[in-house]
Amino acid sequence: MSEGERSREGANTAAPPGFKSGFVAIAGRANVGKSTLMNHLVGSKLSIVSAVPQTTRFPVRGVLHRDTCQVVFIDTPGIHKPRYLMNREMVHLAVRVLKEVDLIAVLVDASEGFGPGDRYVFDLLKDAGAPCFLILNKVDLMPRERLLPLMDEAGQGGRFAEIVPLSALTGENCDRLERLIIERMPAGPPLFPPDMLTDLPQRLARAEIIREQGFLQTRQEVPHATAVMVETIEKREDGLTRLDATLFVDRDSQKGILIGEGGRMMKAIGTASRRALESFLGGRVHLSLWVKVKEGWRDDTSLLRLIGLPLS
Ligand SMILES: Nc1nc2c(ncn2[C@@H]2O[C@H](COP(=O)(O)OP(=O)(O)OP(=O)(O)O)[C@@H](O)[C@H]2O)c(=O)[nH]1
Ligand SMILES: [Mg+2]
Repeated sequence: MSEGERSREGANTAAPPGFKSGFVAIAGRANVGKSTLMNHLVGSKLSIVSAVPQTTRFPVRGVLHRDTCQVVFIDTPGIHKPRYLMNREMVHLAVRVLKEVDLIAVLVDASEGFGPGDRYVFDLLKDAGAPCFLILNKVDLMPRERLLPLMDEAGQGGRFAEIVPLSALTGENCDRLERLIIERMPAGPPLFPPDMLTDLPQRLARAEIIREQGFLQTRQEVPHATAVMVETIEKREDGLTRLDATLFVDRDSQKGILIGEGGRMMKAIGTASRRALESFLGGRVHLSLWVKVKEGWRDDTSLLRLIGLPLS
């Protein structure tokens, strides 16, 4: 059990009368906006976001604290066709979460309608057990008149307890989703201390911030072929935090792209990562990045464990 994590049985905080708490999985195919939604609901950037599918690689928990309720959201990797061991594990972890929660919020990109990837996810929900909300995300990208037919189509078969159109990006209708989720939470004590937003270990959280910059600044296969491992985190007495991290890629050509002409790409990723880390940590950061080629790392169990994929 990682730092600060609490199980329902292990919660050591006395339950105020009438208090509710529970776990909610945020699931769906890749790139539909799961991490954006969790960050919005929790009010903090806990899970990284990019326009590249398969950004999230392991479940990230985020806690919503309200006076009478605590909701633990679990942002999951997007369900997709896996090519490497890493991707098989990502999908496995996402599917496993569905069986461990009180409620599932399954997202689709409403501006694209339902595709085969979404239908595959809907089929997986049959074995899940928990009630499911269907979230029609990205409504800011579509004409309103297309929403009603989509909601009708989604309502057929009656498999969803609620259908909620919203925009995770603008926040439109997210407050309604929060209310509907809280209504469904079972009675129970707080599961996390009041000031705890996530139980993601520090080293992984810092690596994710750097990886996000790699995802934002590189193209094609490079983001998918990049892993980040933070080796050192040293908080000095003068307040500066020193971080050393290695970016692993699969091939020499990807290393070339990541470093860029005259080191330009590495500098851009380094500067953007340092700024993001400084704003997250609220203090100065000295960041050193190295790039290494490790062919086939996505099929390498020990490296996958080091970057946060448990490989159960
Ligand atoms: N316009 C618009 N864009 C959105 C919305 N929600 C998410 N996005 C964008 O969609 C892209 C994917 O968002 P993510 O939150 O990373 O999606 P995800 O489902 O977590 O993706 P994976 O982790 O790859 O499965 C990003 O570019 C987001 O900014 C929305 O409501 N409206
Ligand atoms: Mg994500």
